[in-house]
Amino acid sequence: TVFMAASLLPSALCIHKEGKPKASSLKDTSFLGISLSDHLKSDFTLVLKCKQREFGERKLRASTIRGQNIATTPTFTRATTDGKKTLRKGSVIITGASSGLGLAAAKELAETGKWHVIMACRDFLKTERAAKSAGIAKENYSIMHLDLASLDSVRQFVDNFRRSERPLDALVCNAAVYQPTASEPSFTAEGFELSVGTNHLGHFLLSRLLLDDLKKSDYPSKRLIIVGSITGNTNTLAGNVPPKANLGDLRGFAGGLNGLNSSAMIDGGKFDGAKAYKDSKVCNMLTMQEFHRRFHEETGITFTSLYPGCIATTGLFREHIPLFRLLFPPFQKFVTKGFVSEDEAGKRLSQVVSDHSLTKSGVYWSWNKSSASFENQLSQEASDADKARKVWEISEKLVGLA
Ligand code: NDP
Ligand code: PMR
Repeated sequence: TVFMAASLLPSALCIHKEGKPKASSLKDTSFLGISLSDHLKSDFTLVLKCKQREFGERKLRASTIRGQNIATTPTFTRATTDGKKTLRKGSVIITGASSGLGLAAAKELAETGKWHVIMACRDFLKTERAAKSAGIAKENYSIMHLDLASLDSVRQFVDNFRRSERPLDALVCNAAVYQPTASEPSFTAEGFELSVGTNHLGHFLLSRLLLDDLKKSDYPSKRLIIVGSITGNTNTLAGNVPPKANLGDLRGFAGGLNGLNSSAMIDGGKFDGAKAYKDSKVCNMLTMQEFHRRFHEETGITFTSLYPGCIATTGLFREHIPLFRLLFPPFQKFVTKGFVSEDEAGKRLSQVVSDHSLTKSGVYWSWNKSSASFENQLSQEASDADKARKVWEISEKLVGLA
């Protein structure tokens, strides 16, 4: 176990950078005195009734996007045999649905027959294969191209989506990249450090543009979900494994994260891929709360984030060293017991999209060991309203909205 834990230490994985692994890191984290049970408390009080509304009938024109047929026309209501009207199919966009959590949630939602999933992905063929092998019925999904590492692609995606004339009832910002072993930063099309550029800025522009579409939806519960993580929250044991998330005074971010006249890191420090990922997750969680403060009352949209559990088997760890990829799943299963399967995580995300009991806005959802959802506490930084506003304002400038 000692060997296994040591192999999971971030410092052990960066030998090329730091010379030798620091065995003290594990000691540090084990003396943090953070009670796991705090994160496992459940809150069952939130059983809100979903308002059943009736909808007028509207037909959608079948259109073709990038050579792909948009499947059957949804109607706002469907008459059942006893004459009652049921809710029309919901329409949800999931970014990064070609693998891992996004794919599992797409499958889960599609299988209910209540949702049409728009899989917003950068690799069309990979996504098509993934959807097929997951057994998602073809009338329940479409694939649309989206590369979050290019703001032009984000704008193009929004145009294409609008041309499809589908309603937008839920948007899930799920895609992410993680570069724990990169010694030098890489950059998006516009020259932003790749992790924050993709995970935060691409999604920031996407969700800002699609807010109008969500507003127009007459679905009873409209939702914008931005996937967060425990590792961005320094009020947890996992969030205290170095390097810790820290946005500092945002000087690198304000400078454009370009690695030239400004640092590639939000806090202005030296590039660290694992930290950049965790910082991007803090931005994701701050953005969700800023959306909530600015738009929830006016629009009725539910803005939420979540930590789905540790899905140690996904493609997120593809750039990690082989030893990490070998040991991480058993470490999470047997040592931290934070492991969840892709299927289980997909169920959790699909609850946040469509469950009637999860309509509260401004919440960061987590699940306890019995897979019951509860409202979790964010770290001080990840719930700092002043920082959220600053991140929002700088992001607007960087993506060309201000
Ligand atoms: P995966 O690598 O399996 O999925 C990530 C997805 O993002 C892939 O579909 C990938 O596409 C896509 N993606 C990456 N870059 C881009 C881009 N530039 N444009 C469009 N899509 C892109 O990882 P997970 O399923 O684990 O991650 C999903 C989410 O869950 C992330 O937000 C992550 O932060 C979060 N999360 C994961 C945890 C875990 O333990 N795995 C824990 C907590 C949160 P492609 O297939 O083309 O590479
Ligand atoms: Mg972590 C309860 C303890 C716990 C949980 C739930 C996670 C989740 N991790 C925990 C503890 C530890 N981890 C401890 C004690 C160590 C030191 C041995 C440790 C190490 C570790 C590494 C090196 N953990 C990691 C890494 C990664 O590279 C992953 C990461 O930080 O990705 C950003 C990771 C994760 N641990 C988690 C989760 C959910 C991750 C991955 C992904 C994410 O946040 O998206």
